[in-house]
Amino acid sequence: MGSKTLAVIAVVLVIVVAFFVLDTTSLLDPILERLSLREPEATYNSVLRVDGYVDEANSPEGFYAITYSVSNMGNETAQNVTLAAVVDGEPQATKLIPSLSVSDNANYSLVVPAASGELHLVSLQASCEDSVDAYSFSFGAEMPRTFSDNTELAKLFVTPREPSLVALKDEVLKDALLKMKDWIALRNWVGNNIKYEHDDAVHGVRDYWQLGKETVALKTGDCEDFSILLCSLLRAAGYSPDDVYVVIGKNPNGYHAWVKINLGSLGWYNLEPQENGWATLVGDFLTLSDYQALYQFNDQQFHQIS
Ligand SMILES: [Ca+2]
Repeated sequence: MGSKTLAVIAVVLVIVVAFFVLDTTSLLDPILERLSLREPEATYNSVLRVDGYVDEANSPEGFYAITYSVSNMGNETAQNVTLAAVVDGEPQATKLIPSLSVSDNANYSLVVPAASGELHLVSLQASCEDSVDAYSFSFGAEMPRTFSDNTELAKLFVTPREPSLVALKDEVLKDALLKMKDWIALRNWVGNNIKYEHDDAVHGVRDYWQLGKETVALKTGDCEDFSILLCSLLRAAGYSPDDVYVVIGKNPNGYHAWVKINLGSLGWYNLEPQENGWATLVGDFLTLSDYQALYQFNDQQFHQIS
């Protein structure tokens, strides 16, 4: 093979890898706009987004304080917004917001009596003429700290709205001109900053599932702790619950956990969260190819695969 052919192959490889690894939208968008190849957005809509969490620090004994809000993420004022909160099937006060400006939010809180150690479910729904959004989360359960095929309990481990993880995601994804794709930047942080430790060395038990905030605080974890943290960060970064999961699987040597992500036109991709961004493309495949997936879950979904 001539040196010119090799050079062409090398250039093509670099372009393919750059497309996969780098966030090219920040580079291409201004060029496309200047060339008028991209139509300017001409639609005006309000887009509601509901959010909520349990504020344990401000919950009196025997009660839980729930903070919830609705925001307008669209480009048009939302009129006559209805915001409903339902706890364990019981409707709480429904709020009527006559007008919610662009980028504005309305915040509320309620206090519900609830025995600790029991699973409670909060459902929030907001609607106006243009938009509907719903979000649900559970709280109060004594978490098993190990794999549970109780679907609600497994979901509790993935925490995309946990404030410390949202702040960490923002810090990792701070603007840069030639930045990595967000999922690679986040895996890079997890792979570089969390050290592998067996659960019995840290917790004195064979298996102990950590919440993402605990893994960040400890800076250590094992396979499911890495996966729960990375899945939470990817959900916090905006990946849909249809597009990113913690996967529990096995090979002849035992069980393992990793993260599976839908990269759109590139399809589904299994990634090993204990590795940093350098494992992307080849390393992930070498590490994970002999595992069979058994379950996958995130904060909203739980599926048994085989
Ligand atoms: Ca663990």
